[in-house]
Amino acid sequence: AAMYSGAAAGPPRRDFISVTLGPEEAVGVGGYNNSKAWRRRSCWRKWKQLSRLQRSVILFLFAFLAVCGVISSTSVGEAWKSITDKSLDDQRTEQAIPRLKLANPVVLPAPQKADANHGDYPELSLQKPPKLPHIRRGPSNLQIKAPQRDTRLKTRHDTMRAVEELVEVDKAEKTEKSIISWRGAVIEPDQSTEPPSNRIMEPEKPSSVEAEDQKEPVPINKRQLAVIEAFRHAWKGYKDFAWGHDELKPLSKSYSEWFGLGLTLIDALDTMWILGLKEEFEEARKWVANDLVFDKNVDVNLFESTIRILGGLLSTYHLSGDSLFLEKAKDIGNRLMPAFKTPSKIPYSDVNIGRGTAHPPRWTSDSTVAEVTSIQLEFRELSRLTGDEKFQKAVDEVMKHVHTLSGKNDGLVPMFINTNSGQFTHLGVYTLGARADSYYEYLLKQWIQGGKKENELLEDYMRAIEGVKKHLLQRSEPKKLTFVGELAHGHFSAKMDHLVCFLPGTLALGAHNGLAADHMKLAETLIETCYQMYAQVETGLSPEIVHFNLHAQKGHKDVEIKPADRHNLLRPETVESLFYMYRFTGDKKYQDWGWEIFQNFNRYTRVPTGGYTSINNVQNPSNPEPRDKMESFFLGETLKYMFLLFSDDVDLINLDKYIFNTEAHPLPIWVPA
Ligand code: DMJ
Repeated sequence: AAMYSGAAAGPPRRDFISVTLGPEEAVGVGGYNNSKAWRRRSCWRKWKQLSRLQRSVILFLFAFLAVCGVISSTSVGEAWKSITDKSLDDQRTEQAIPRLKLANPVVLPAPQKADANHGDYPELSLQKPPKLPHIRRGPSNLQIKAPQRDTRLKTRHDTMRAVEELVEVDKAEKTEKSIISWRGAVIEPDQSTEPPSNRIMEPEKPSSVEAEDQKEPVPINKRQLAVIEAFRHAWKGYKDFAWGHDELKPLSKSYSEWFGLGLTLIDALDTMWILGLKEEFEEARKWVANDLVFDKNVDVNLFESTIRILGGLLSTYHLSGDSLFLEKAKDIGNRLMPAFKTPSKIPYSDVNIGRGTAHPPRWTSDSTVAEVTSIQLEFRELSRLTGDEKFQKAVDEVMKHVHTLSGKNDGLVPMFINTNSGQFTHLGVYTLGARADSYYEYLLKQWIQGGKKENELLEDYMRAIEGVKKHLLQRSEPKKLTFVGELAHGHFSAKMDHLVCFLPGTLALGAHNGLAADHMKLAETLIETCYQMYAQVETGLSPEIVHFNLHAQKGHKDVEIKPADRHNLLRPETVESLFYMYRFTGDKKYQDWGWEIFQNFNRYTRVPTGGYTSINNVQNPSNPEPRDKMESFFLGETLKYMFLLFSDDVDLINLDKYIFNTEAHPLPIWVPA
């Protein structure tokens, strides 16, 4: 009652808007009678006074408005339904992975590059990539943000279920497998990488553009499941015998240390994330949180620790959103900085991360060209994330300096650079293999990472590819395979490292980003050669180095192998390039080639008690001579690229959003400035 007393004292409250129909009903002028009966009577009188035509018009208008109302309420309903469905999906996803749903990545704007060359580069014409059916055309550079977790994590959820089924099958079959042994090592003859077909779907067809637009999670296929199984097998060995150490020695059931920083574990983190191995990821995360300590009196190689540790931590941070990995990345990044304190600012090869001192190798003051020019993606990203320019400044300076150096041969660089003078040394030897390889890879990748504005990088890349075409390409006999040889003081050598097989993938990535279409043609030719480096060998696995025959000789294949070169270290480069080729062409043959290689890894390098091993002799299937070492890049790169190659989901590390560092750790492409 007290509530109404104030209202009764003042004028009546009106929570409505009045519509004036005629003078007698004018509100506030005459009296206002709002009773329902009065209103009904008054309306009826009015209606009766209208002509037939007026009434018809009004009735028609009412009918029209009613129809409009029905239509709009249906579409609003649909929109609403989709919103509520989406939020339900989000909730489901969160429930599925409660421990992995962590803070969103801290995304800072890219620091302004004061010295970036924004000018034109008239000699380079960017072409529109050819229209390929399999590619979703995204903007060249996309907003940096956490990957779309809803879709991806739904896929992860499916992955986990499928993996669990696979493990059940695997357990049941284990007892029936026969085993062959050679030189003390025991290897399963033909691994059960193909689970029974009734449990596994056929591999998906490359998704069409329409299907991609629907953004349905793409189910994983049997080849991907086989990769997951292989990863778990490798991980089992690492976990049982080498946990927290750098590399597994699977035959002696022990480990080796390089830096003593759990290299394999860190290298494998983002692979586990991508493969959907939640439990393994969580275990490894715990180790990183509790046991990974960089405050150690230990010398590390700047390049190797940057690409594997810094790169691995940064990409895991981006994929998981877990700030633990960014904190660790900052820590190692800071500890590596003393390497740049040299007279020339070309970094030393080694840093003591505990003492904060750096030095070149004992026998020289040179650094390797590939090493000092393949740390940029990681340090630049660290600057972007922390807002601290010092990381980017240090590595950009190296690139600018190398850009101006003499001693190149049509864009091809020598293999060494002096940390005092800043000049190239050992002039006259040019290779796309060891010691130079990733220089070329990072020219293109930095250009893409930075939003395709740093023209010097593009210029150096384009020149170098012209240099490759001019000086290093030859064709072998009898199959006329195009290969990349080496040039030493004007003499061509038909030698090609397996490492060079990164090149088809890089060329294809450039073509996808608008560079010359003939780069794609060259990529297609070269990946065929890299595949033949496997297919022409007895085990179906490539040696470390091949020599191509330039002249046809009876009974000789294109590929010759010297005894010192016939080892295989489980390297990723060919699989990496197959992945790019498949993504950009949709041609299934690349998946099939990768599948052959995968099966041969299983045949000849798998150790039954856990892990995979490098081998000494790819030419002897009955005794490949296991080396007793599983390199960290087998988990960081080889198996990751296998999994991505067999996937038909272009959004599983979308190549318009991510750029892989040279150790297969995906980093985001920056927002265009
Ligand atoms: C990896 O560490 C990197 O891919 C590097 O660029 C070359 N060597 C190994 C893999 O072969």
